[in-house]
Amino acid sequence: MAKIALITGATAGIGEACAHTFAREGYNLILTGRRMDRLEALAQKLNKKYNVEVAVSSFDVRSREQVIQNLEGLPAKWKKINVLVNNAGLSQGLDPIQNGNYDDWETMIDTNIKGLLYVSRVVSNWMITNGHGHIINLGSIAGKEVYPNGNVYCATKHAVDALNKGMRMDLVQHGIRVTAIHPGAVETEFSEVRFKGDKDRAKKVYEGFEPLVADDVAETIWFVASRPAHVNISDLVIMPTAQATATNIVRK
Ligand code: NDP
Ligand code: 8X3
Repeated sequence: MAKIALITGATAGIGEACAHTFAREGYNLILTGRRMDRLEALAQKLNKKYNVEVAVSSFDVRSREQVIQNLEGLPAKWKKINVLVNNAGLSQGLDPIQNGNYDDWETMIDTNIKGLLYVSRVVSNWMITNGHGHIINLGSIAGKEVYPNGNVYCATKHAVDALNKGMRMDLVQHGIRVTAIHPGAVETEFSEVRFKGDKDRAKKVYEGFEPLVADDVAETIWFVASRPAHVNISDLVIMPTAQATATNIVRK
């Protein structure tokens, strides 16, 4: 029987790349995100290319009710899940704390921390029932370091780092693997979302050096997921070669 992966935030960037990678490896997929048109188009494409089954579920991870209703509403066969990629997340703004936008703060906290918690609460129980599973959390270099004006985004990713450690401790007795992946700069829709559609400002983030692309991270996630069952990679930082720390990027 094919294995199953649930990928949150599969409508773009790293999540979408993970969907391609896991489908290529023969996994059936549950793909989530808010943009249903993108989920449906991706599902069709993956089904045609790799002959895998793809279920799509559109919800906002910030809504506890939507998360529980949509995930618990999936047919029982989809709950025999092997891998959860907790990827849905975003940054909003890049402002000093004294000028911070309250709505931006709440969006980041609700998405990156609370959304990840809601999904994990539901899916970890399926994994406990199944007696196995692997949760892969998308942290960030921003969860290891703090950079000027990154304040709240960095705090949310530090929270993911802490939750990753906590999940590992709580789930180890159930044989469930837990991993955090912490990328440096990856060129996706991330900066466009951070700068609220300002494509020029977003493009500048990646100018003068070669950033990671979503596939670099997806292949790393696949490496982590495909280790033998007795191996748990707990924490992994992946950076562009030109980036040494959150702020030290060599641009030519
Ligand atoms: P993208 O903006 O390209 O993709 C983000 C994904 O998250 C989209 O599929 C989006 O789907 C989903 N998402 C955002 N908010 C919600 C929500 N409220 N409910 C459901 N889904 C949501 O960014 P990336 O692929 O770069 O980011 C993926 C993860 O990687 C994030 O957690 C990010 O913090 C992390 N990361 C990114 C780095 C980078 O440099 N790009 C570096 C380190 C970590 P939709 O809008 O359809 O809901
Ligand atoms: C995304 C990477 O450095 O923009 O998490 O915070 S960074």
